Amino acid sequence: MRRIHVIDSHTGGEPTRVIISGAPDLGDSAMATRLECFRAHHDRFRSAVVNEPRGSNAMVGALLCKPVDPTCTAGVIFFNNVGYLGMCGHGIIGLGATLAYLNRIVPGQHRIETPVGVVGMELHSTGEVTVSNVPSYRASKAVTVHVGNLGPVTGDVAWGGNWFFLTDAPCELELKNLEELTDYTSRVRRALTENGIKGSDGGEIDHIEVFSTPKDPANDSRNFVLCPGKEYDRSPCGTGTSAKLACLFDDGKLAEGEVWRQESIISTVFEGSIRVQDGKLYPRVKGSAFVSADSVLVCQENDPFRWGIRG
Ligand code: PYC
Repeated sequence: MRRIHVIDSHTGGEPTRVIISGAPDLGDSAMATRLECFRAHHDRFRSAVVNEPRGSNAMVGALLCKPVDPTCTAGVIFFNNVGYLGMCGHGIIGLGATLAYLNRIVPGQHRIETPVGVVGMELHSTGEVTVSNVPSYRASKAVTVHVGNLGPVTGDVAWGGNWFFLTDAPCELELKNLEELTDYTSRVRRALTENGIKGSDGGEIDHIEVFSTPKDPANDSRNFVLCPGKEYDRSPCGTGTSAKLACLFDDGKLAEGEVWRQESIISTVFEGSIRVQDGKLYPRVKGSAFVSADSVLVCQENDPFRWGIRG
C-alpha cells in the first residue's frame, strides 16, 4: 500500500496538488533529467496522483524536490492528466501558498528550480505570490493555420515556459460556451500539429489561448486557455499570461514595468509585467492561492484503480 501526503490549493480556481512525501526517488540530478526519469519509470504514479478516482482532469500535480542548487528553496516538476509541463505559473503560486501554509518559507524572495530553468517566487506579506518567469518570447507572429471546416485561423506562437498559440476568441468567453471553446481550441491545436507548426525549438504547441475584451473594465483582457489534456485553465494561466506579455511588448503595446491585468474565463485575475535584461523579456505574474486540503492519498494493492483511471 502506498501513502502519499499531498496539499491541495487553488490559484484563481485552478487546482494544484503538491506532493510532500510518498513519491518515487528520482535521484538528485537537474529537474529536466528527473522529469525524464519520472516519465520513463514512474508514469503510473503521475496518473495515481492526478487522475480519477483521487484527482480530476483539471488537477495539476507538483512534485516537490530537493534542489540541486543550495541557493534555491526547492525544485518542482509539474504534471497533469496526460503528461508533464515545463513550467506552470499558477502551480508556482500554489506552491508558494503551500510552503507558507507549512511554515517552510517566510515572505521574501525565493528561487525554485523547474525543468525549464530557475524561476523566482516572491511571497508577499499579503499571502500573494509573484512568479518571475523564465525568459519568454514570441517565436512567430500572425501564423495562419487552416482548421478543417472552420477555415483559416491566424495567431502568434509564443513561449512562456510552455508553447502557446494565441488568437482571438470565436465567441463570448463565458462558461456557458465551454463546449464550443473546447471544441474550437482543440481543432486549432490538432490543425497546428497536422500542419507541422511547432515552437522554435521543435516543441509541440500544446496550449491554445484565445482572448476577448474583459468583463471588468479594471482589467485589460479576458482569456480561455486549453491545456494539453483538453481541460481549460480556471486561472488566467501564468505561462499563458507570460506568452501574452511577450507578444504585447514586441508589438509596442506594453512598456517595461507596465501592469497588464489578465482576467480568466471565471473572472479571476493575474497581474503581469515585463522586465528587460540583456535583451531578454522576463515576465512577472502575481496572483493568490488558497490551501483547500491537507491529506494522504492511499493506493491499496488490491485496488484495480490504484494507478488512476487511465485512457
Ligand atoms: O498557470 O502556467 C500555468 C498553467 C499551465 C497549465 C495550467 N496552468
